[in-house]
Amino acid sequence: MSNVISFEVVENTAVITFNNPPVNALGHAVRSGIVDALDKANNNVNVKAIILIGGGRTFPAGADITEFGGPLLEPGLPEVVNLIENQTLPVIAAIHGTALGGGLEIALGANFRIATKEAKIGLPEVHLGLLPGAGGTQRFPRIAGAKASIELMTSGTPIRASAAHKLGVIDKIANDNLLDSALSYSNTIIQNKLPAVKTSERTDGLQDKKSNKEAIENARNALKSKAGGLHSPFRIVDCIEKALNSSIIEGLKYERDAFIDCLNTPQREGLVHAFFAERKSSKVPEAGRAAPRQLEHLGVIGGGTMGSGITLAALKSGMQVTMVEQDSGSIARGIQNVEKVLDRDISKGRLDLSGKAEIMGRYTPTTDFQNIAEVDMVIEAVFEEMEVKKAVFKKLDNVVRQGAVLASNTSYLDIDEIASATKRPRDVIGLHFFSPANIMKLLEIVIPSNPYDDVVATGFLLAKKMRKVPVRAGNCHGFIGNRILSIYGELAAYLVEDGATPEQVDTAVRNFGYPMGPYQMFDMAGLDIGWANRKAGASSRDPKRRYVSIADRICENGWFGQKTGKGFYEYPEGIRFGVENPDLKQIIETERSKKNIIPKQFSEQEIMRRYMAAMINEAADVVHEGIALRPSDVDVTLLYGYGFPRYRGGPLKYADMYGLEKLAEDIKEFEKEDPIFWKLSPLIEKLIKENKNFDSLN
Ligand code: 3H9
Repeated sequence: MSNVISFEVVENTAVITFNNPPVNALGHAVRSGIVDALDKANNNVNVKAIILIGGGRTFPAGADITEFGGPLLEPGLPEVVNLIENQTLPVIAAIHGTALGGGLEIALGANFRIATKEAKIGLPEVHLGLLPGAGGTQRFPRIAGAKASIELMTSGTPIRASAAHKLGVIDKIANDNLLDSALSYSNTIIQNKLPAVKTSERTDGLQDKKSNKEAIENARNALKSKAGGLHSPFRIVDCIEKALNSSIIEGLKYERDAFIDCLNTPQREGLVHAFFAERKSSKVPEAGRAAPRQLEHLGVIGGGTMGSGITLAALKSGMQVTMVEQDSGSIARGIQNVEKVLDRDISKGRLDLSGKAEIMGRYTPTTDFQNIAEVDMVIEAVFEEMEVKKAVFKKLDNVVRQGAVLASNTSYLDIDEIASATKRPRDVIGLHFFSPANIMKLLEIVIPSNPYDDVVATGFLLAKKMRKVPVRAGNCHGFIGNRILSIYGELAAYLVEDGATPEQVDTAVRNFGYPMGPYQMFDMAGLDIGWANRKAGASSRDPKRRYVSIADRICENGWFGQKTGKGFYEYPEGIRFGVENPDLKQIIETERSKKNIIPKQFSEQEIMRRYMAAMINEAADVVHEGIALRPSDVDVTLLYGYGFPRYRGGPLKYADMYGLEKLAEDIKEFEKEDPIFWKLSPLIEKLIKENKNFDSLN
């Protein structure tokens, strides 16, 4: 038998243990191992019942995701679950940790399920563009009915053992020792000859036909607006409906076909890529070479939007935070910013008063810099201007203890120059938080030229504590995300000057899967920021490079987007999304006529062909120059910070799926129109020459 499954007999019970760390994924060796172990149990006359239990930290957390897209290796998981269900001996699943996906389906193949009270069960396949494909869509509804099944499978969110117990999916909550509890349960089953009912023969969930039918109808209606472009939630509902109306054999066949259908979609490929990319991004060389420094107490400089967002993220992760502001008015605003969010959490039932008191007990607002002298890390979150930041770092250098990490929250600025304001530049890193910093998951960790390894490792530890997705970024203007954004933002401006409307660009980008288009985003973020950046960079701009002045003309009117009620769109009071700005047409036409541009028609497809080519080409340069460690880090950045549709995997995964040769042809075609903006990235050329793709560099 393979070593990923172990087998022992305790009194009259065979105990089959999954030993495939870290999450007991149900890869081929595990599946074969279960078949062998069941065989062994059946051949032992002393064995009267079988327990399936996870070794290590969890019951299996699902099929082995790395196998998707490869050949289907026998025995498949559906067959293994059927085999478990068809045992003549009673089978008990003993669950701890997270029984997810195929893991829960294995448990549903058993006749009895016992779980620790901390255990969670779930069918999260939807997050991978899939549906439960080993009987989950057929067995779960037979116990729990349509509504609970739809909720579990279309949200992908696991539920606690107590909730599963209420649904009838878990039969028993274990005492502290799961194996002991399961063995004693097994003895009870053997001695009392408890009926070992197959889940596929249960009908508890099928009784209330009316509410099941309603649940299916409601789900289909809700998904029209909630599915976010995903294919598999609809197929999940189809499968659950089938479970309500068909035999198990028909239902399992239907589920299998639907699963294969989902498996073969580009959405599955994109989502599986995103799953692994997210996990890879925290693996960086520095953290491999050094342990992080101590990180319990954070100093935050600034109580504005970013400073208080960072403070909240740190407080919620259990850290102690000292927030410094320059005067009593500013610190009062900082306190207010922090309390406002906590009070909103209370009003939404996410926090209670004692929880707030506990959090506030770890928060020290002050106007005295000396109060951060002993912290482990300082994050400066003052105005995004080099001289202001350098002045703060100079001051920090004099105040904060040696050994503390000094970090700057910056979205564009040169971190080496900021570090040069101190006598300890190797203790400095950049941390690019995204606003609101207590909500947004992405954290770009910006690496200056020669930091200490443990300083970088501490940055990654901070991300872990705050439950953020960290990405290591090299030091350049805008790092990974904003650097790429500035290029596709420029392209969006070309499209409008050449004939598209901002609405057409936004619609095309939304139909691609983004929650909003670039012009809606610019209006939301505030047009004044970009305007200030453009003015600051005017002297260093290549005069030969195409420059579109439409946004400047808008700003000159004092229209900065949502906050002034007008920008690329107009925002009459009470409206959430912008409506057409009636003055914009004139501005655009004037700018076009200054350059003798005859407006062209752009199809949605053409808009996206150019938009994606610009984004990917810059992303490739970001990898080529070593600003990103690997292509998947760029994907993670754009997925978590810029709204790139997750089911497309990120821009460089999308590029692989689109085809690098086709992409290079597009770029060369555009280069004829504007050879300064369009220059095929050397990395794309290299990959094509070597017959490789971006994924080969991950
Ligand atoms: C399925 O079951 C389909 C069936 O219905 C039908 C089939 C026919 N496979 O997340 P972590 C790796 S679809 C392979 O950092 P945590 C992960 O990459 C599956 N590898 O830990 C990482 O590797 P590394 C349905 C997996 O404690 C390491 O394990 N199930 C798998 O933060 C640790 O992971 C799911 O979608 C896997 N299934 O979270 C569950 N899972 O160390 C997916 C994890 O090299 N998994 N790895 O970076 C999870 O949600 C989380 O991993 C879990 C633990 C909550 C379990």
